[in-house]
Amino acid sequence: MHKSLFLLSIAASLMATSAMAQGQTVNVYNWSDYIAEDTLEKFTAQTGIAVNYDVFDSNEIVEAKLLAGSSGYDVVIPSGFFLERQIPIGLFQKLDKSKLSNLGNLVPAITEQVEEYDPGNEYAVTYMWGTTGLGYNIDAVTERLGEDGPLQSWDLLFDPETAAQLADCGIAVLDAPVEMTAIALNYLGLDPNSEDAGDLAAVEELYAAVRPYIRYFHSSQYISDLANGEICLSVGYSGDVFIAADRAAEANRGVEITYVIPTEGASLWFDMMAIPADAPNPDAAHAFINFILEPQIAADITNYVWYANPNAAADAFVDPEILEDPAIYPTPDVMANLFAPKARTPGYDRLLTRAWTRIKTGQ
Ligand code: N2P
Repeated sequence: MHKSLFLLSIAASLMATSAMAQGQTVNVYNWSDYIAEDTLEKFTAQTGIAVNYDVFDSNEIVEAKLLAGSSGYDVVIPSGFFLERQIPIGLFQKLDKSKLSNLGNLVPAITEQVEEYDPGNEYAVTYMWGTTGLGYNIDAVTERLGEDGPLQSWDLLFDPETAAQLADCGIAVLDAPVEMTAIALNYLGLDPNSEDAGDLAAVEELYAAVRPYIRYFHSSQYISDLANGEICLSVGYSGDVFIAADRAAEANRGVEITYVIPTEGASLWFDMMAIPADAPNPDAAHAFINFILEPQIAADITNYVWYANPNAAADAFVDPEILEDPAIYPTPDVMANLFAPKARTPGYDRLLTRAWTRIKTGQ
């Protein structure tokens, strides 16, 4: 870093500290396995604000808490396709951009893209982004399907003959109805954002045919199960599968995990930091969001959880291996093959919830 810039950033952080009354707390609600080990410590050291940190593994859970009201959270991080319908019903407050001096670090193309969920970027700032694809145990899967198996295809999950061959080593699916139906619709050649009842029936049929081969539906358990060899295939969030691969390599028991964006495409999402309308401490919330926007802090998180950050200034601090991995920072070619789920309408939600329950219970 240039010396005067460095001094400037020290001055800025001293100012931030003095501006913040000691004894404040920020209440943060984030996805599990989604932050570096030292991020919160560094935030408290820099600002004097303590952090209360809770985790979740599903957008539906976050939404239920926000709808119930008085969640007590100052910063929550839903995906854009949920935030999109949460903003208009008043669940969040507008950001005070005068308190977000690091906003200029954001990649303009990403800021523009998330306007789809938050027009004018008034309510939210992207935390990390990624894809939902397939993670699998290379040996276990190729042993059963051969090198010629559909190793780059959603057939691994949705083709009954293929899934049957993997049933004994264990298949897991995310308990994420919007994403899992979007993925199934896309596989069927339908619009991933269709709300057509007939299309939903086709999705149910698709899952019914492979339901006997699915061991469980859960949105975070697969990280350790893939790493331990308890399961051999999971639908997974990109970084989570990389975390599993890393843990497997460290355990050194011969488990090798890979993440695949299937040829039919994967879903693309942006997780967004937003401040609930009834947040107890909006000032601390702004300080937290601004801190995450610091280049080194964003890079630390990416280097630890293997998700892409939206911070152009962070690139210099991101491990080149991660920055150059098209499964983490997709190239335009890969990007063209991704689809982004949109918010579901409340009317359709009821149908979806019932269908998803039938899919999971196999009835
Ligand atoms: C983190 C999962 C976050 C991705 N473990 C889901 N949007």
